[in-house]
Amino acid sequence: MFKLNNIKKGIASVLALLTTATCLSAGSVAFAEDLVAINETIFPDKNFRTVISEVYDKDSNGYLSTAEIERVKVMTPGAYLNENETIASLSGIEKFYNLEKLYCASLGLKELDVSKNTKLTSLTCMGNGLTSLTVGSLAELTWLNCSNNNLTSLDVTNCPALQTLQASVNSISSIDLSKNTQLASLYVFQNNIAKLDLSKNTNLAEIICNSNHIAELDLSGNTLLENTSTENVGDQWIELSASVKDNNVVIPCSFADSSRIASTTLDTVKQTDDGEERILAYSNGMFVANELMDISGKLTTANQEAKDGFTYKYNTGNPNCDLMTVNAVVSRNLYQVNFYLDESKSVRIDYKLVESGKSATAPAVPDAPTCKKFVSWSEDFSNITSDKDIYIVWADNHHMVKNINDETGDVDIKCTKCNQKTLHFNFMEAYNSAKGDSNYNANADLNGDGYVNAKDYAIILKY
Ligand SMILES: [Ca+2]
Ligand SMILES: [Ca+2]
Repeated sequence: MFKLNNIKKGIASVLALLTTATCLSAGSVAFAEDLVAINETIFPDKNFRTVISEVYDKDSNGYLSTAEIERVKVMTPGAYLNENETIASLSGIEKFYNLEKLYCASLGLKELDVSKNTKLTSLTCMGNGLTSLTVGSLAELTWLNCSNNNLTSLDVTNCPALQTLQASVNSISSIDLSKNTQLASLYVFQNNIAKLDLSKNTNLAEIICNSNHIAELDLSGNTLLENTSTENVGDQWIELSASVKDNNVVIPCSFADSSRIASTTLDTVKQTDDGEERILAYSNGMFVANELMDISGKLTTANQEAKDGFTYKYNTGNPNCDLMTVNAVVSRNLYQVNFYLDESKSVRIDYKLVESGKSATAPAVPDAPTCKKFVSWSEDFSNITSDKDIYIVWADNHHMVKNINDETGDVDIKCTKCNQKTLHFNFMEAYNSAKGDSNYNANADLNGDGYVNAKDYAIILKY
């Protein structure tokens, strides 16, 4: 006969077995979590996944074991690709926590995050189309080359061991290097950097930062710079806008230390009794040009686009690369109107700088040249929308006198001022002739109507 207790014991035993089985099952799942499946979820890029399988899954079981992961200290995935194969994403790289060196140049990457690879000492990811690079806090990173990408920003503030940073040919607009005190080599040419503070980078031995938008650069504290030339820091491009003040072109631009403006192409040299006196065009927070022509030097950018502007040299305070060349591209909403004495434009009377759409004020008309009188300026200047050359239109204004010899009929007509328009003719001989007649004299036909008659004589009498 069954006893209830036995049944209960039986059930308890079965439950115990089930519980044990469940525990065993849970244990094997926990073990599987130490493995990294080589699948689309963890390694979404097909080509990268193939590299992982073929190179790092040593026992080809479809999983990366802890041992398989820990042995990977250097990774060069591009070395295992066939020609024309690319890797768009290195997602899954974070599983390789022992990785020290990653070389992933020119793979076709768009984004890269190595912030989990905390043992990384060297990262080369140049020549990708990277728009985003996350390095995070990599305490041991000493080398980073991310040149030739599309990066607009780069945060290396938590990479204090960084010694070499190459980030040239990107679109980086600012970079904080204040925590990178070990930095010895910095390449950031061809970016959009406007300010570069290297005051904390006293170990810097090499810098190439040309072709950015840096208006001023203080390298006075970077005393180890030796292999850096002015070319390495120069060819900077900044954009400024001009306005008019007191018939001068004024171009505001402020500097932390304006005394470091060594020279500009706007400089003028004034002759004095003591000799030449150089007048720098920069003062009181602005560049000043006497004429718009001074800033119409047609700067040419790397892509050969001509622009108005001027250049200046900024003293970096470092003897190895002291004079940084800066190209100031000047946008302007003003024009220059030149006023010339006559159509030949050989003598300029004055010039006026005029804001777009405004009217120029003409200078006083000078004394008329001999036998000329002022008629008008050559064109309207009440709505200036371009640079203009305007000249005075003169009319003849001779002072003719006559001398008639009543006996012979000889007539002399000449200008008492210029003596140029002197006519000699015998009126009596030509009188009553018509054009074509043998005695017709064109000089005597003063009104040019083809007849020499009383009308012409009346003109003679008026002289
Ligand atoms: Ca394996
Ligand atoms: Ca006539």
